[in-house]
Amino acid sequence: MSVTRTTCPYCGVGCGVTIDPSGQVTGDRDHPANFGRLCSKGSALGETLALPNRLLSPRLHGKAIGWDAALDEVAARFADAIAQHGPDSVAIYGSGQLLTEDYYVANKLMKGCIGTGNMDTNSRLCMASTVAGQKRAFGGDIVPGQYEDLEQADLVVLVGSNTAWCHPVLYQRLIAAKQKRGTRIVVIDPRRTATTEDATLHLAVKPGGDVALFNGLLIYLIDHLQTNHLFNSSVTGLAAAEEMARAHLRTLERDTGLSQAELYLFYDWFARTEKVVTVFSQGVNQSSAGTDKVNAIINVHLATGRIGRPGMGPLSATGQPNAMGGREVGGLANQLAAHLDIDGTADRDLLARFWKLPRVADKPGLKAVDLFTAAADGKIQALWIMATNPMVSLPDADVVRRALERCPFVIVSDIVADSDTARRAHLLLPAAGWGEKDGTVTNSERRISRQRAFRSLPDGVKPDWWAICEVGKRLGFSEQFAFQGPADIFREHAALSGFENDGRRVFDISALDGITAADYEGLKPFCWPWRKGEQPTARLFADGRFPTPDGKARIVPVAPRPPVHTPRKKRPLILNTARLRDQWHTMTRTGIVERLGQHRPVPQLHIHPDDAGDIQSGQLVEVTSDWGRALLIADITADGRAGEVAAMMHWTAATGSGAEIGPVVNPAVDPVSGQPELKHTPVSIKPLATRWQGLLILRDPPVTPPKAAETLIVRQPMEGAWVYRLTASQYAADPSTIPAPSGAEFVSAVDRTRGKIRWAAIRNGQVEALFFAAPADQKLPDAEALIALLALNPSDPDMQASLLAGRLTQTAPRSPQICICFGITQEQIETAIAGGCQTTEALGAKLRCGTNCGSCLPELKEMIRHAAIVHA
Ligand SMILES: Nc1nc2c(c(=O)[nH]1)N[C@H]1C(S)=C(S)[C@@H](COP(=O)(O)OP(=O)(O)OC[C@H]3O[C@@H](n4cnc5c(=O)[nH]c(N)nc54)[C@H](O)[C@@H]3O)O[C@H]1N2
Ligand SMILES: Nc1nc2c(c(=O)[nH]1)N[C@H]1C(S)=C(S)[C@@H](COP(=O)(O)OP(=O)(O)OC[C@H]3O[C@@H](n4cnc5c(=O)[nH]c(N)nc54)[C@H](O)[C@@H]3O)O[C@H]1N2
Ligand code: SF4
Ligand SMILES: [Mo]
Repeated sequence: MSVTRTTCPYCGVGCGVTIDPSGQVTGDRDHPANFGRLCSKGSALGETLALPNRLLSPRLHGKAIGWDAALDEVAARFADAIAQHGPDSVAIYGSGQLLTEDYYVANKLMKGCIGTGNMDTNSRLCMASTVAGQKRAFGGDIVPGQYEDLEQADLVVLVGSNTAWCHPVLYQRLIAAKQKRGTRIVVIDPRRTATTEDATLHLAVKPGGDVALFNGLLIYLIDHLQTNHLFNSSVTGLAAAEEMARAHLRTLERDTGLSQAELYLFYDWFARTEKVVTVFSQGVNQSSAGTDKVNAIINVHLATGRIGRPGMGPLSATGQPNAMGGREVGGLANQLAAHLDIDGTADRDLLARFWKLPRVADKPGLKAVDLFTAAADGKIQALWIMATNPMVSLPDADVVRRALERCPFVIVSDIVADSDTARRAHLLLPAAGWGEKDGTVTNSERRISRQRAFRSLPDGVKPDWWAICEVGKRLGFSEQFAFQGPADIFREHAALSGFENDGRRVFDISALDGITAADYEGLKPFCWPWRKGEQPTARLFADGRFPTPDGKARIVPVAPRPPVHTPRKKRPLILNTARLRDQWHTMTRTGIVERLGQHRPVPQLHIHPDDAGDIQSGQLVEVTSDWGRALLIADITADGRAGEVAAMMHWTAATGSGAEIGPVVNPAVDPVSGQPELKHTPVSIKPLATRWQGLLILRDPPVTPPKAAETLIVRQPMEGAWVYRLTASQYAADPSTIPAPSGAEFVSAVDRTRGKIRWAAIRNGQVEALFFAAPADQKLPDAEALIALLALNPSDPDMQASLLAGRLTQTAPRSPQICICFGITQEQIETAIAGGCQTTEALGAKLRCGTNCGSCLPELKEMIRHAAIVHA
């Protein structure tokens, strides 16, 4: 194997990654997004390749079936539903983690061949407000600038963005520039975050106060600057926007929760600095006023002509690796492919002609929240979910659960079998994952990069594009899905972008409409548009022309509007939800890496001291909204504002139990974009006494723990084992709530009077699991000490005593370490070989031995060979 250049599958920075022949992952020095840098998640990519609960064959109602049968079933279910209930009774719910080629064919199948708008994506939860705001302002979903603008700016404003954790490499570039040129950084976020650490000014805005804040700035700029001086002929709408903003000026301080002094300091800096970039992310988008927030930000750039030139402009930081690529092919229910308009007859005709179809969908489909509500109401007969975990990531997750229960046929394409959504599917389709699949992604600066495969497809696994095309063919659209591979799809996508495009659609990559397979393989990162016969264009709008009918950008009048929800009960606090540095969404990949789990191992609820009452840090708290409740560990901190609490979105039923925040979150949506209000839920909190705690140590693979009342269970990957920590407000007298390995023998010691339970599960001469629980005032053994006991030989009576003591009662003979990188012993390796690991890869997948420096590989091969001879 030679060196492979590919792109990180996590955030929208879109860093280039290099994989060397030994499997080592490093940052690609030549990639213009990162120039060699990687963050903690990117550099741990090598550790996410061997997923413990990898889905390796299609499964219908839990039974493994062949791909042919699986695809026949999908096609039959779709065809039946369409015949009986019409095209709008089927839907695809995709993801910004699909590659553009996957997305293109999914969208072609739904909006083209089937003729329904019901193709939406998790980008609805992520970028929909930006899309709507950019379309209103520029006439197209277009990010004008480049990452290098951040390095050339003198003032960078970060709004609702924890850039340091969520776009870490972009943040590193900004900090390096700050060190060089003294860039001022203003962070607008209700919370103090890692990003506020380096800020020149942190404006702890009242949640939802962003429109008021930027409207105030607009008025300040009008009053103190010759606004519009450059862009006089390029923008319209300033007067109306000014009038609306002025009407609310009196309540500026109340609406923003900020003092005049703070506000005017920022306004003054903005007015005096020509080179200003405003980066915005989910604190802006995930709001019932998200689209207005986006326009309020764009307005100040348009009004002052701070756009289209080096070092200035609004910059939407996209979340997922391909959030923008998905939009280019019409991934949202209100879009068509290639930035064509679903509401435009001419656009629909153009697309139907290009796809050689009689017609395409002529009205927008259901947006994510509405789609799942419709499914819960029995209106969707077949739903195909790809590369997303809506059981966790959609608000009011109870509706999602009902939707999955009520919908007669739910298909989930994923790489893992145990995601909270996958466990509810009727049909599971095993998808190719990062490193196995090929295609393109577009990052936040419109840069299209290749994702390349560097591993062969595991048996039974297929890339998403292939599964979609096969279903398309079975539904009678052979001609439309005659693609041999991603290069064919990309070529068609490029051709469509240029088809009858007279310059009206800025998204145009027709220069690549004839790209050969070899050139596609070698395609270097470039920014769209790349029109036929031209060079790629990095910075847009330099000429002051916008893709609107009159060529002018729109300054959109927006009025401040607080988030509204009147709770049924008294809910004195506002819940904000955010992300951690080292976890990716629902943790299906990052949640298996020990070192990524160490940064913030438990799900916390951050509570301001003024709101804490007698709640102490470390205590179990219940957070309740009108929609649901969750159990978290209290962290009393003044990082947030009084009256607001914050939790992270990551924990799931698969990685624990009780801490899932989705069921609590507000499903209200922005009226324009349909994006949910994920950062603003009225809640109440209640401390729970911790009466009982437990520790379960499990050998591979991890399990999904059952739900137990008032019990928080949190999984943590630790060297060679899965550790589950239980915190309960009552004595869990029923040990059956603990996920014990089936078919195991138990050695146990239960002291009912003192409330102590200890057991070891033994199977095939191996310790499979250990469970220790005790009342909260008693100490449990260390997880590390218990993990070491997994290596003991349980048939030795002395060792059994050690198991129940939770420590070694006598010094066990130490087995020599073979793999130094991960501390794997000869005994562990021999056990694994006896348990069926017949290759170094299998050993590596199970124990990780040999997967880092590789020095022990010859010894591992020797041990496998030796075992084979002994057993022959
Ligand atoms: N480590 C890590 N990185 C990621 C991801 C991940 O899961 N983990 N996911 C990726 C994805 S898909 C996305 S979308 C991005 C998200 O990237 P970000 O948007 O940076 O991340 P969040 O933490 O969701 O929210 C950002 C901030 O918005 C603030 N906020 C809440 N309400 C308001 C408000 O009313 N106004 C303002 N101004 N701010 C507010 C929150 O306090 C929070 O600090 O991250 C991407 N990068
Ligand atoms: N409360 C709250 N909720 C939120 C947010 C928030 O800030 N607060 N943020 C929202 C945002 S911005 C986002 S983007 C969403 C993200 O939420 P999700 O999209 O639901 O989260 P992921 O864990 O990224 O889910 C991706 C799934 O795809 C699988 N997968 C990985 N690679 C592939 C592949 O190649 N093919 C297939 N078929 N599957 C694959 C993974 O195993 C995983 O199950 O969450 C949203 N939900
Ligand atoms: S910054 Fe984003 S794209 Fe870059 S390595 Fe980190 S997660 Fe991957
Ligand atoms: Mo996102």
